[in-house]
Amino acid sequence: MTADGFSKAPPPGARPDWTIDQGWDAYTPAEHRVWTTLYERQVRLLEGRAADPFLKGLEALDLHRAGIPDFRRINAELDRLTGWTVVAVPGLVPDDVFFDHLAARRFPAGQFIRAADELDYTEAPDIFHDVFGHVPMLTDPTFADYMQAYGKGGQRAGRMDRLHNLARLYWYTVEFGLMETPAGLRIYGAGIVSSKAESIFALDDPSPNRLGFDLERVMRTPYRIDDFQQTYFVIPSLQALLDASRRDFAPIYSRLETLPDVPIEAVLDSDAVITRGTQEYARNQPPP
Ligand code: HBI
Ligand code: FE
Repeated sequence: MTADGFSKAPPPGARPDWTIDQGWDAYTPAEHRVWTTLYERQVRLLEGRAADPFLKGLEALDLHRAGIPDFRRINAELDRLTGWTVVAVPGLVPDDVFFDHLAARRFPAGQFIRAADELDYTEAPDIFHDVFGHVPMLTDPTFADYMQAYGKGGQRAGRMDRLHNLARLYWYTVEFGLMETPAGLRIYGAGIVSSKAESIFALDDPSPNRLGFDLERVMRTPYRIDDFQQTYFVIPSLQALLDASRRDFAPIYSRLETLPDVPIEAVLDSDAVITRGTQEYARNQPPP
């Protein structure tokens, strides 16, 4: 695997674009039960926490409790709604492969599901993280456009060695994004909605910062991959996120050359502060 995420050969059995058949008939009753357990736990928790487009998407795709969804079924509805389809992959794919799929409105979802004894955390994104976490938002036309724009941006960034800035944008929106609504802050990030503990922490805990989304600021901010985020960025709307992604990134990239990263827990004078976190949680964690 080349470290910069460029293509290496796909694993045995996978097609050149790294896709595989979902093989829905081969899932065992135990695997379906893991999905149902995770689904029922999360969907109870997310009323009043997840953003409306997420909840509407869950309904539209009928990701009901009766086990792991069959991509053939959900794709018929998803394709009708926004032209997106879910494709099965063995796990993480190289960045350039990932961007190519997103640019063509295909969402690569892990085909496997976590074991019953690791309900709370999985190393690699499994089918619950990808399909429960990411796919409902793809039923929203504005978010669907954003994800495709992200893929196209990634195809361009790959050639400009700006992948790490794009990865931060993805992380602080698609994975861990929050949104303002008249009813208060709501979650749209897949990494949060698919996590029981972080669905609570991200909205309720006084520890993390919650700052107004700013594209350049996000691109300068490193993130945690092993624990709750220390800063969450809040968008005013999905339209605002889409508009931000449609700007020409080249002048931003050249400004980023001259600007240092922002420390992960920092709050800048230029930040729109929604909550200034205590960082209590992060301070009490054992050193990595
Ligand atoms: N591959 N299957 C899969 N799922 C992801 O979310 C994913 C990936 N490869 C790369 C990647 N995400 C990140 O580097 C993105 O920021 C590009
Ligand atoms: Fe993800």
